[in-house]
Amino acid sequence: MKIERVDLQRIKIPLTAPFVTSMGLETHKECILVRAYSGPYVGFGESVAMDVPVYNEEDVDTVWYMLEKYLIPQLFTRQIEHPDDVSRLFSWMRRNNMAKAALEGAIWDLYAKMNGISLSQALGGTRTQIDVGVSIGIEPTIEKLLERVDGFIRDGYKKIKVKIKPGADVEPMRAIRQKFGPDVPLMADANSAYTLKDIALLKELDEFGLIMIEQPLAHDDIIDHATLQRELKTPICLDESIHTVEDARKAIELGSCRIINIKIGRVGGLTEAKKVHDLCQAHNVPVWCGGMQEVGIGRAHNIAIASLSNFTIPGDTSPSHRYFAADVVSPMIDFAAPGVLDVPTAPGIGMVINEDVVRDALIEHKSYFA
Ligand code: OSB
Ligand code: MG
Repeated sequence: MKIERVDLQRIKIPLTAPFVTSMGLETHKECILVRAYSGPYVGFGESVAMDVPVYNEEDVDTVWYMLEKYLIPQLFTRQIEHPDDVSRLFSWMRRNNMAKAALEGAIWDLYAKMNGISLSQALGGTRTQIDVGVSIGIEPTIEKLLERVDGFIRDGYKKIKVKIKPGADVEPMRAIRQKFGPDVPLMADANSAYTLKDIALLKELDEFGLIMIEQPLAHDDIIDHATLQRELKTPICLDESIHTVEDARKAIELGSCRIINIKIGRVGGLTEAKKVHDLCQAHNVPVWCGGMQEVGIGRAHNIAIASLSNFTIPGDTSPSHRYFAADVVSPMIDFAAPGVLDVPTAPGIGMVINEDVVRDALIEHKSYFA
């Protein structure tokens, strides 16, 4: 396929409720939507970089810059046979994985549409439905947290993930176990808020029978995590530390984790995400699909990758209304049954863009031509 045109749209949408983590407070979602054109077809991608570089080194502006300066011009120089070519084409550039993934995702959608198959099918997905978990920020009080957990359990979510940080860790987890019992599938995400000095405190979490603790230590670490995993009963799941299939191989070899969270943007696209999935599967390491509070396009990509067979743990792939009153896809993504999403079967991401919502949220847009 020959890519003739790419559009970038920067949008900003309010979150229905503020989201607090050990990285800070979010009240809005700001991101870049990508449209790639070939003949009568349009493929859609979404950059998951945050508006500030607190999760990784990228932000909305760096993604725009890398796309405009390097990635889009380079894409125009080639005939693309398969979306896997795109990650090879971009491999000379160090990092900037979310910028690469935004454009690569649009090409995957385009490729699937041109072939009349769903994105899930194009990726080799086997599930027709996926189980869904929820990620809950750090709430102002334990009472508020328990209220939110109660609401999400009633909604049918199959996994409850709670953000933790020093000072908001053991007590909230104990309160949840006391109120909702031992059977609620529960986990914690620290977003790198601890060090090995906190080993005794982290061991206290073992008593709560968590499915896992996500990224307790530094964002760039796999050595200390291996030390910690030897001390903990609770499985460690790595998020921030895994950028490539090679990172995953090393982490598995070292014993730094027993579970991996796959985020398409963090690993530079769907091709690399699939490689991480396949490697983990070969090593009996279960994976699940992480989230970056995506709007509908990114959410659709997440659902497609989560349909692969080794995504055996519910992901952070909540329906649109978890974060937004209005979403860029129509209809908004919603449960087929409580805690369950259908994997779309229509070509590509299988979603229709709600252009009214995009227009209302638009901050900046630009078209690039081959
Ligand atoms: O660590 O998984 C994370 C959101 C932004 C940045 C990092 C993370 C998160 C979430 C929310 O946990 C996941 C979601 O519901 O999209
Ligand atoms: Mg995380």
